[in-house]
Amino acid sequence: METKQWREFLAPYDQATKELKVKFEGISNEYKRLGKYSPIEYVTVRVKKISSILEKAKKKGIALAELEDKIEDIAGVRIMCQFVEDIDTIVEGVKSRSDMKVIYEKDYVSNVKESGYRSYHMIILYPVHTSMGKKVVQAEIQIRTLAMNFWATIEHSINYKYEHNIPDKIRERLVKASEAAYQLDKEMSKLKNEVVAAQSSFREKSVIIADILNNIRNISQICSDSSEILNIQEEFYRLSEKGDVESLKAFSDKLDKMAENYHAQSMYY
Ligand code: 0O2
Repeated sequence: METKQWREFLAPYDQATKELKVKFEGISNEYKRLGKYSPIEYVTVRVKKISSILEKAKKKGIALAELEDKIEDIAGVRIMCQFVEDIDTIVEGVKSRSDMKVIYEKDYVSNVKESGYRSYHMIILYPVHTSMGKKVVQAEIQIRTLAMNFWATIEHSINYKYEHNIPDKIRERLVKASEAAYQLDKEMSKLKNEVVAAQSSFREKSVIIADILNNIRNISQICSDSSEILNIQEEFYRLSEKGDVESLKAFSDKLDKMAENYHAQSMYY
């Protein structure tokens, strides 16, 4: 295929990965804006390199005309989460969506690969609308914890270095490291309630402070009484120094009512 043909072939995959990144990050941001714990820590995407597509096609005996059907991970999405349990939450979330269809799943979390690789894979069909019309593409969503991702990234680099012929000694150590990463995930799961509670209270406070600042900005744009604005600011400084969430929440509610009365409510994202 010529470069122009590759560009046309890969365009819908590029579009799909960009849209999927926005969608999954959107979910994560929404949780955070509401002061809630997000099962999605961060999201990365990539379109497989042409050389890797050709290499995989050669390895599996796939003809150029069959790439679209038989190579399912040309568009790749990777979702990282903090705890193993978050993987199930994300999987259920993906299954419940009407804008993508799950074709099949590979559970390498319960069925660890011989290499030590752990991750949950979902192959989906995803429709994109490009300048050339609607096209349904396959995409692979890999869902894994931060510890699983750490291991997979290191193993991938080592594999690259040894051109997929990792010496046995190093292979054994990688399998052990994978087990250690899994034990770490298990330990972290036991601490989940504590970690989530600490993160939630921090996030709740951040959301309240963001709401207060938003309302101060909205009110000061409408209210002509500068002494009232100064009083509001002073009260805010006093309360934020004290750091008591309940008082900040009460102050935020008071400002919200005030902004409502001034018809000054508006959202900044
Ligand atoms: P890249 O560079 O990430 O794109 P199979 O049918 O099992 O022979 P297939 O079709 O590649 O192989 O499916 P599989 O095993 O589910 O792997 C899909 C992707 O999962 C891989 O893509 C990797 O991203 C990741 N993966 C699978 N096994 C391993 C592993 O042992 N170590 C690491 N680090 N990643 C793994 P690609 O195309 O291999 O690579």
